[in-house]
Amino acid sequence: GAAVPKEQRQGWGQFLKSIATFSGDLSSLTAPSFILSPVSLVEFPAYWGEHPDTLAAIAKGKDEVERMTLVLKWFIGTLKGQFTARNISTGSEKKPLNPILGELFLGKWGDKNGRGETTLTAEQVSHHPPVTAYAIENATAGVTLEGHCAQKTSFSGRTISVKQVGHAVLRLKLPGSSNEELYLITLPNLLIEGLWYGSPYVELTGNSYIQSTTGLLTTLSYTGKGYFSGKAHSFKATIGAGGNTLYTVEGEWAGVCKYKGKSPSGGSNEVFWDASTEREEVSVEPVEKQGAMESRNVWKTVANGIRTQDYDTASKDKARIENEQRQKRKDEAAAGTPHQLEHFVHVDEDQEYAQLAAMFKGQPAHEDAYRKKPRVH
Ligand code: CLR
Repeated sequence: GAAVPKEQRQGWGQFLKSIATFSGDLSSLTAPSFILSPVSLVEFPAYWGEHPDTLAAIAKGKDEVERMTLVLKWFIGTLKGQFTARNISTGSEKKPLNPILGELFLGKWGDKNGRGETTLTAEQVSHHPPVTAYAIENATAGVTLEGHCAQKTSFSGRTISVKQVGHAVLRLKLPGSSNEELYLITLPNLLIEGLWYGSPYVELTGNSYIQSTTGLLTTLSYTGKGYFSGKAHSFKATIGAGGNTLYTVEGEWAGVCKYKGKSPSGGSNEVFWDASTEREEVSVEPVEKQGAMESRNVWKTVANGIRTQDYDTASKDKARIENEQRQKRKDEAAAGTPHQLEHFVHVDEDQEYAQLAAMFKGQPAHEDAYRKKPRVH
């Protein structure tokens, strides 16, 4: 394969063999150095916030149908960043750093044109299995997103299948009223393709759902190359209630998508979202000012080693961090004082999830989500 450095080809072949027979989470597999990313998985929730204007606009929708279309627009708008931007900027998908327990990623998107400030709080709430919790909030706009994510991986043929475990709840405070609306967001499954050639990339597959306390349900189905459209990164979304479809949106989530047939304004084939809309990267404190548990501070030596191809330094410091973690867990167990989460608490019965799941009982929508979730204090 052209993407694998010559001296690492044998290692890549061995790596592929090892994942073919591997069960468990990929985070614990040792990957060849050229496929290592210097970014920790705890940073990934930031993708949800990279279109702060679109997120801030949701609660301003004039009625529940418009608000659902705005939720869908924001959701679709995050997909390019979440799933294709990394392989566009670095040539291929890479293996992110596996966050340590309690690792934090804190950031914000500043206020611009009165949209209000959006803050991000992400915390690694479990190390084994890896689970990341996050909260993204814009108080001015009355929008909060809370969620958690974990991954279950399996290997099939030439692709890795990744099931996203977890869900997010978007909460709207409607302007001029005390009413709240909730949107339960489930997550699509991923396929990691291109492994054979040493240049992995993500494709989305299956369905995901956005179900609202308003009774509206959006069903998204994802297809890639070789499906009906023949185009990579494609999807179709239907917005409806009680089995009736109000609007259909179709196209490419990493490109342009349009209303199929009528749009709310009465036009036809109107553009719904154009993924070339610029993304705003989250701003974070410089590493020197970050706390001991903040991600870029925790991994600074490892990340620098990966970036400068000084893999020896990277792996030494990674081993140091992992040993320290093991010792910490032992000490905690011996002292009977388990690790305390900083921004989240474990909730056994997620009321919002239960409420929404009950509303949509009998529809496939809630099958993927699960009840336990970490929740902001
Ligand atoms: C994490 C949650 C985000 C969306 C997202 C995007 C890409 C996914 C990532 C999640 C989880 C980890 C992931 C990654 C793509 C590749 C990577 C599945 C779901 C795996 C662990 C890397 C495998 C190593 C190969 C490159 C060999 O909201």
